[in-house]
Amino acid sequence: MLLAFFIYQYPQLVENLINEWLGLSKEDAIYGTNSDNVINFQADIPKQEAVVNAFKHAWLAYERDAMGDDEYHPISKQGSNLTKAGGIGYTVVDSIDTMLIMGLHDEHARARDWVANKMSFERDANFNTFETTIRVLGGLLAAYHLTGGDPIYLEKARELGERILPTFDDTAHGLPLSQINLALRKGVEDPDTRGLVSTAEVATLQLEFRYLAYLTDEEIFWEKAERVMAVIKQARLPHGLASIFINHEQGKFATSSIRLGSRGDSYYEYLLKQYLQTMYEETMTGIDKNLIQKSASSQMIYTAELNPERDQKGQMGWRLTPKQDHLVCFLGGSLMLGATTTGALVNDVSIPPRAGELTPTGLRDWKTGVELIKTCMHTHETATIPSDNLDKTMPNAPPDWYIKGARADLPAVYDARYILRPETVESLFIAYRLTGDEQYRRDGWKIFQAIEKHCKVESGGYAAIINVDKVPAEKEDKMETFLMSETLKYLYLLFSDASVLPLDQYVFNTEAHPLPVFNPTIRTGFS
Ligand code: DMJ
Repeated sequence: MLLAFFIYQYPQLVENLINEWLGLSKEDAIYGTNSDNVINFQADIPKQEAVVNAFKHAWLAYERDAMGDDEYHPISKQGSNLTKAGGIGYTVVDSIDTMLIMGLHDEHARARDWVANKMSFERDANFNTFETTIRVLGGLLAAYHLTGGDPIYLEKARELGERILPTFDDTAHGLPLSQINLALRKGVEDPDTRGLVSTAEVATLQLEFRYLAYLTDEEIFWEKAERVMAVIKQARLPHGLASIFINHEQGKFATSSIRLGSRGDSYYEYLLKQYLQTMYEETMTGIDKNLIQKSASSQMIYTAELNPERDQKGQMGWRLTPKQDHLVCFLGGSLMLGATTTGALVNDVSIPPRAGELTPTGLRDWKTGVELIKTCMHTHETATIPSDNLDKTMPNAPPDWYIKGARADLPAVYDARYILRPETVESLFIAYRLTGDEQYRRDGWKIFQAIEKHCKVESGGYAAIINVDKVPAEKEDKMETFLMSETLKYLYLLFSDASVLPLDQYVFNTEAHPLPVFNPTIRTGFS
């Protein structure tokens, strides 16, 4: 009764309170927007410079010790290749567009020189089809675009695309095998998952192959990649979700887990980025209904996993497991981006959006995205990144989350590592661009400082750490290529002004390589 009276008396106040809770615009909110709704947040130059210095610390050590090798080990100061036949420059190519965005012209000139004179795909060995596409093909395409069309990058991208393409023809339904012999131009089964291909891997090649088709005018690249999505669309499960494996002989999902973590993650990411609107919307509803959960004590939103299980009568069913990988942290930003595009009622959504500008599902996804980012920041509340956001209201409540298998008295488990992954900062970057909320920059800075404190190797480079909940942190001798392609790029962009790679003009592939949005000149066979 009292509530009804309050709503009746103060409708605007109530609307503002609800919008604030949802992270949406108040009518009078000013977030650096101009009347055209184009944001122009100011760059935070000192923080950008700190991120550039971190990039240089990583790159210069790699260049000194391992130039051209696929991977880098900063503690032993050496490189290694993914195959015995020699490398194809994973780290070099994954880093080039970050150099261009950061304005590191000398570093870029040396990297370009390596690509032009030393890079070779004539390697008689098996490379992962997905990783090679997202890191190397994606990196070359973004470098081509950001250099204003340096032909060497397109030449290499076309050659690599042509070498990968045959793997799409090696299975009955056109699903690419998970490995490709680059010299023989032949797809190869993953010996550990024979007969199966991973959903995320086959459905995360489309942005790169479509853009390659557009640049080269060779439709074949587009057709082969797009056919995969048609097979998946046919095979979809009733709730719109996808298992992590597909049987490539049958073109059907195998009985396997459903999750947004490993082998599932970028399938969901690329539904939005390929703009497969109907599939995207149906799938996000499937996620909302089946996977989104709240933690028991402070009601934190997270995504659970569904694992296939037989009941006592032998009937197949699904068991919900309350486990979320760090990999899932891409989802918060992705949902917010989806809400302002497929979930928008107007062409130019305000920054942050006003409630009336989003459809009901857009509003739902916006809110879930905002909450998931908070959860991801919560999971950073560990010994290596203490937070000032700790929920002190319920000191005796059971913990909302814990690192799977971690026990203080036992050696660190696999899940306790931080391997320099980007997903949380990726979401923070997108959320900041869509809202202008400074909290996202503060959170990103906290993560950056923790990387500097615990992962930096003084002699050069950054290393993974074995247990995020233990200080001093013990390092592992590996610097993943996505530190330079994704983590530091997203941090840099978080502190840039919004004119740098605007989200309505660029789509970031899953390895953070920005590809421009374009109007296809090729007839698309799948919608
Ligand atoms: C990256 O290689 C890509 O983002 C991929 O989609 C999965 N995760 C790693 C980084 O964590």
